[in-house]
Amino acid sequence: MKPLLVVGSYLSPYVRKVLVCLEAKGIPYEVDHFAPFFGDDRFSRLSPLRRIPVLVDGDLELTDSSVICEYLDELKPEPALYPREIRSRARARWLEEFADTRMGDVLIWRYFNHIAIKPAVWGEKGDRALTEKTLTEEVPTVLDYLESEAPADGFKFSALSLADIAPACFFRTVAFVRFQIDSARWPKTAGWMSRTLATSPFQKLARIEDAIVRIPPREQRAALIALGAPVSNETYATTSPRRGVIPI
Ligand SMILES: N[C@@H](CCC(=O)N[C@@H](CS)C(=O)NCC(=O)O)C(=O)O
Repeated sequence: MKPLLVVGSYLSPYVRKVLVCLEAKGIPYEVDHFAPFFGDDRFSRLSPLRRIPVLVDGDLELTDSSVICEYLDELKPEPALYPREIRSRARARWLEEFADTRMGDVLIWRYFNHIAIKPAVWGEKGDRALTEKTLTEEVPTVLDYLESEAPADGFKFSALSLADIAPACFFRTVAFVRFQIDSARWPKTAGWMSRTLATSPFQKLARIEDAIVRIPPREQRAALIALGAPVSNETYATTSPRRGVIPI
C-alpha cells in the first residue's frame, strides 16, 4: 500500500487525531510537517480554508480531521475507532465535535495561541490577560463537562475510540505549554485522559513531538528527518507565514 500523505504539523491537535487513527490502524503514511500559516499557493488549493490536516490518498484530497478519521475508519475498519452500536457511535461523534469546536476554541485559540503560536510564528506577544481569563473562566467549564462524561475506568465506549482520542489530542498540545488537568478537581477526566495518552499510538507520536516542540518551526523538518520520522519528500510549505482564511 502506497503511504497516505498527511499535510500538517505534528504539534497540531487536529493533525494528531489523524495520526493516532493511522497508527492505531497500522496504515502507512508520510507527513508533510508544517504549521498551516506556512502553506504555499498550492496549499491554498489543497486546503481551501488553509487549515491542517489534509489527507491525500492518490487523487483523493480531504480536509477536516473528522472527515478524514471517518474515511480512515471506512478504509480500514479494524480496529474500529467509532463504536459500532449506533447510539454510542452518535455520542462518540458528539464528543469528537465538542473537542474540535469547544476545546479548540478555548485551549488552542484562547490559550495555546497566545503562549506559543503568536511568539513562534508571528513574533508577537500573546495576550496574557486573555490566557489568565481563559484558564480561570473557560477551561473549568470544559473540564466540568468532560468530568460529567468521563468513564470511571477504561475508555468511554470500552475500546479506544474518537470519543477518547479527540479530547486527548487537545490536552496533549496544551501540555507543551505545561497545562495539566487538576486531578483533585477533575479526577475522572484526569484518569481518562492519562489512560488515553498512555496508549501506544499517542506514545509513539509523543517521542516525535517531544523532539521538535522546543525548536523553531523552520528547523523542525530537518530534526524530524534526523529522527527517522516518516517525512514526505515534497512539501506544500514555504518560508514566510501568511494569515489564515478564517479570522481567529
Ligand atoms: N475543523 C478542522 C479544524 C482544523 C484547524 O483549525 N486546524 C488548525 C491547526 S491546529 C489550523 O489549520 N489553523 C489555521 C487557521 O485557522 O488559519 C479540523 O477538524 O480539521
